[in-house]
Order: sequence, then structure tokens, then C-alpha cells
Amino acid sequence: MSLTKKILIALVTGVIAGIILTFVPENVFHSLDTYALTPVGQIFLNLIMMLVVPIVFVSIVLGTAGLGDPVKLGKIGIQTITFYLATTAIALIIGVAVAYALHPGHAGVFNIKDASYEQKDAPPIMDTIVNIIPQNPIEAMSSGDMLQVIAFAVFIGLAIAVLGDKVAGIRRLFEQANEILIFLINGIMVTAPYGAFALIASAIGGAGLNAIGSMAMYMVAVILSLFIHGAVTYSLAIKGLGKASPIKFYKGFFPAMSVAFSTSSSSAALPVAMKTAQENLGVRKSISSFVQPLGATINMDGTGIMQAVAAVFISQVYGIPLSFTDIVLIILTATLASIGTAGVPGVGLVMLAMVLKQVGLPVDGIALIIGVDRLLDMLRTSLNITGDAVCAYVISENEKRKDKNHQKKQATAK
Ligand code: DAS
Repeated sequence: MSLTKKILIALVTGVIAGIILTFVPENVFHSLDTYALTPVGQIFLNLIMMLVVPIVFVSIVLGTAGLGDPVKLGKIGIQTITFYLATTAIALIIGVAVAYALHPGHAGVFNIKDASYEQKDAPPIMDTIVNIIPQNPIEAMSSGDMLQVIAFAVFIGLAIAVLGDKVAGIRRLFEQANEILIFLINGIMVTAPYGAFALIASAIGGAGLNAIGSMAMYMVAVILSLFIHGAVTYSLAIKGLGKASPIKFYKGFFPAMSVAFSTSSSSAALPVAMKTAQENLGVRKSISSFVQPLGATINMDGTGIMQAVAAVFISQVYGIPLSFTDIVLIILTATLASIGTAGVPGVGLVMLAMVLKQVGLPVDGIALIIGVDRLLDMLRTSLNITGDAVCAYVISENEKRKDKNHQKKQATAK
């Protein structure tokens, strides 16, 4: 049986087990979760997180070196950033529109007097942009500051591209390091079904059906927005920009989406996302190795959707109307806020506090949605990495078409 089928079965049985666990006594669930589900899930998560910094560093060095000249890197970079910002803004607009259409929040229905949320510090956007260049790349790697790791890797890759044969040995070293990391990913992915089952059963069992019930409309608004963005925006991009098949894309990319779903971490899913894009979708390694790691850090359409729906939901619950300017501010702040945060579980809520503060909405409102956030985090993380892969797929398909036309012109010229 294929790994994809095994993960699919693990996802379904994990959801069923999670629902069953919501009916067992609290102490029984707590023991099961503490001594079985969480350890299994955490070991799986740690195994793939272990490879994230090495994989991102090595693949971006090779990806940048593979793109050859800085001009081509610049072009790919501009296409990538433009695609990411545009799709994130569209995602936010979809989230706002669906939240107003479904109106999930009603004043007086939710207990807001006890709601309180301890806001964690999120990096100011300008600091994030300025600090992209690391003062100490080794510290950046040890602290997992992915934007700084990416920046350092781009510099190394550019140097390898410019120096060419003088550093052929170093380039070969990186290529062999990449082989080792891919081998390790394949080995770790054998445990994916078990890790996925444990993480999902724990998340659903922990949320509890009453939390899900009271937040049903909020969850429906987020899930519907995620679905619209995935089925419409990305399919139009694949078909319109990449002249390719959305069905083929989703069939080929499903294994990576399932890892993102079970881990709720773009970073943890990144190694599998790149492997899947390259092997199942034929995305060029040099493009995948540059576009996807960058996206895992700065592009989070699913998170943007949650933030847009949550902001509108909280404004509805607290009875604070949002002006058109407020909505534009939500879209701008959330688009920029996603640039500075790593793809790890729950980071979307940290950014949400920034967005709410920007438009004067009570940050305590986050306490209302936190109970179901872990479940929604799974879905939105799957969409986050899908957006990165769609960008890499579209750019790669266009590069292939350009090269084919160029070869045809050369052949006719002879
Ligand atoms: N879990 C985050 C990610 O890894 C997304 C989020 O928290 O919204 O992409």
C-alpha cells in the first residue's frame, strides 16, 4: 500500500479516534494523551523538525547556485514575492467576504467578560525586514531563524554560482549532503502514518465537541474560505498562469498536504513538500529549492484567512463595526505580518494579536477562538504550503516552456 494511502487511513482513523476520545472521562483522556498520543506525535514532529534547518540551508544553496546567474535569481525572486503577496491579499479578501456573508459572531452569545488573552510579542515588521541579514549565521541556524538562514544560503549559493569550477568540490559536497537529507526524509516518512494518527487524535480529543459546537459557524467560515482559496484561486493560477492541470497538482501534492495537516507546521512539512513537488509534479529542483523554503517562512495564505475571519468574528461578537479603512488595514497588516513569522504550530494566533491591535479590536477576543485553533491550524497549514508549491509549480512550468521555445527557435535558426 502506498504511503499516501497509509497517511489517508491514519488521518481518517485519527479523526474517528479523536471524536471517540471526546466522550471518555477527562482523566482517562489525559493519561492516554500524556503517555501515548503526545509522545508518538512529538517524536514524529521532532524527527522532521530535526531536518528543517539543514534541508532549507542546503536546498537554497543548491537552488540559488542552480539558477546560475544573479539576474535569473532576481527574476525568479520577483515573480515569487509578487505571487506570494498577491495570493495572500486575495486570501484575506475571501476571508473577510465569507465572514461578513456567514456572520459567525453575534453579540451576547459568547461570554466575553471572562475572555482574556496574554499577548505574546510578535516581531515589528520593519525589524524583521532589517534583520533578514544575519550578524551570526550559526546563531540563526541554532535559533531556527528561517529568514536569516535563507538569506545566508542565498549568499553562499550566489558565490558558488559566480565562482563556478573553482569551488566544484564544495558544490559536490552540498549535493551529497542533499542526497543524505533526502534519504533521511524517506526513512522518517515511514513513521508519518503513526505520527499523523497520534497528532490528530490528540488535537480533536483535546478540543472537545462542545468547543467545536459553540464555534461551529466560525469554523465553517474559516474552512469554507480555505476551500474557496484552494479550489478557486490556486486552480486559476495553475491553469491560467502555469497552463497545467489543477487535478494533477492536488493528486501529486497530497502527501505533503497530509504531513502539514498532521504536524500543523509549514517548516516541518517543508522537506516533504519539496520532495513531493520535485518528484510528483516535476518542479525543477533549482526553483523548488528556492521558492518553497522562502514560502514556508513568508507566505501563509491559510493563516491570513484565519486572521481575516477571526478579526471580523471578534468585531461581531464585541459589537464593534469595522470601517472600510479598518478592513484594508486588516488585509495590509496580515499580509505583512506573515512575512516575519516561522511556520510552526500556533504562530497564526501570535500574528492575529498584531492585526487586532492595528484596528483597535480587543486582543482578548482571541480567547474565544483558541479552543478550536489547533484543529483549524492543521487545515490552514496545509493551505500555506500548498500556496508555496503552486508558486513553484507555475514558475517551473513557465521556465520549462520558455526553454522549449528557445530550443525550437535555435533549431529552426540552424
Ligand atoms: N502553523 C502555522 C504554519 O506552520 C500556521 C499558523 O499558525 O497559522 O504555517
